Amino acid sequence: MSEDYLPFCAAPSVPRFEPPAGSVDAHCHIFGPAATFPFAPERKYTPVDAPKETLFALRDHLGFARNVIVQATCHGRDNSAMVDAMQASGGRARGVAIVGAEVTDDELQALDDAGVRGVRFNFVKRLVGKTPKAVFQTIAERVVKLGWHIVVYFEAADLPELAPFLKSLPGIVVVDHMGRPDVAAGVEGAGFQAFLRLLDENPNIWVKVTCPERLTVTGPPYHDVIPFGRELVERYPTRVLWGTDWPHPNMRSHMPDDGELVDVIARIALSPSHQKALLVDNPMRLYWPEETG
Ligand code: 0GY
Repeated sequence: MSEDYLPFCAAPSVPRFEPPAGSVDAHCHIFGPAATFPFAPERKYTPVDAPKETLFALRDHLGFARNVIVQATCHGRDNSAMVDAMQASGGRARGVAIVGAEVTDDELQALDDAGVRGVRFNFVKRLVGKTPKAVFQTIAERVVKLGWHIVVYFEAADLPELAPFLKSLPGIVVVDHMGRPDVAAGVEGAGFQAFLRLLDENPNIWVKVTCPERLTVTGPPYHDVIPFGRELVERYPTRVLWGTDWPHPNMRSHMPDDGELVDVIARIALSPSHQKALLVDNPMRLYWPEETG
């Protein structure tokens, strides 16, 4: 076990909520195995190995059909573990990559061929060094030509500074983990209200209703986070995605039971139509558009 990382839940419960057929876990990671896919030298944390076989077994155990594997900072710009997992998935995994300005058009095309459909810009200071926005802007303009979208991860406190940049990005922009609101301030808090205004005014901005385990103050079963997820699902039913965030890097307070995380879905998406939009229709439109009408 790594010194700075709790291990993921080895035996998650069977969820009581049954995801609709074809559901997509639209935010999860692959880590290593480090012996085959070493972690990036510049990483800020060292996770335990979380290989593709374990992810695919979890997918089946939880009742999901597909995964979107998001490149995490501990693998830096080396997307090979994610690419290997997508190639082993039989078409049931797509990916979101991290690339730098040095990436060539041929490399972008190879990532696209492997199933990458988005690029991730990370602004969370504990995870990454600073990248000039002009670099991200140039990358965005290049990947949008491939039909990719942009995934952004930031802390709510940084939204005022980031908002003009987010509005300037081309194509679809997906915000990780509900924009990481301060849940103690409540849904009516100024930070979350500013985030809602951003989504109200920019119909190209989507949001992942993920990570109650990261956002909670009160702990499982995450009563304090539910109103945030529910507000987003009900207000933007066609622009929300859900994911486990397995294997939950950097969790120190507690490690969630992934079956219990799936049960959260029924508390934030109350109707079958909202559940199907969240788990099937929206991620399919973004990651498997060739299969949607
Ligand atoms: C997540 C969240 C975290 C880590 C990363 O790229 C990453 O390393 O995103 C975090 O520590 O909050 O999405 O897994």
